[in-house]
Amino acid sequence: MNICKEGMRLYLVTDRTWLKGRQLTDQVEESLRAGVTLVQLREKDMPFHEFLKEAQRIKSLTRQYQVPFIINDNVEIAIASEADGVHLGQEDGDIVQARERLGVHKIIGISVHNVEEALTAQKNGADYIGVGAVFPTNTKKDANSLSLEMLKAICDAVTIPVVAIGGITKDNIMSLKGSGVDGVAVISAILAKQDIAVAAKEMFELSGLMSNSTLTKL
Ligand code: TZP
Ligand code: MG
Repeated sequence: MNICKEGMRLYLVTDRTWLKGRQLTDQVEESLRAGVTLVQLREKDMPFHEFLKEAQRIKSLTRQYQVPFIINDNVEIAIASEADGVHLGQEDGDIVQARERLGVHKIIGISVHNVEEALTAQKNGADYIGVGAVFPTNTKKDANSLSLEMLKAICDAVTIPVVAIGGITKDNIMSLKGSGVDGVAVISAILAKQDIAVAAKEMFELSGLMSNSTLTKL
């Protein structure tokens, strides 16, 4: 296992939708300063070179704040940028092949939607799983919602860290308490907000209460 449960506490996934003239690096840095515990760079339509440059910029920020840096979907960008790992969906390629390319020390996260997918991911060497969408979200149009019962069943079934994703906000995060999740992955609850620092700080505090994390921000 290349990631500890504490790293899951407040997992930021990037999205340029809400830049509104701002720089992604500035948004990420504000979020890191407020306590985000992991950053995933998620780019769906970016040419390799631009993607790589962006990855290198975000990676250096995450290094300053000593949090893991994950690339969504793209194993080659993860290797070229020397990121800490990748996050793959069920249709994003084979975890065993990704492990061969990345080596044993890199983080591989897998999206799962049921207990069977969760157990398969764990068996195939995933370091953590992402489970969602736990609430309705407009951010990922093809995300299907799953019940809190399913989330709990998945958490009970695996020993690797679990992060919940999808529509999580300051108003609903506490309903995940007791599910067994180690943290929350969010896009709009932080990046869509005008004041990113305030939003991220609030989510950081709440994520600690939700997951009973002992990590505190100094
Ligand atoms: N995967 C499942 S739901 C989702 C992703 C990437 C979107 C999460 O975004 P938000 O804004 O936190 O609902
Ligand atoms: Mg994907």
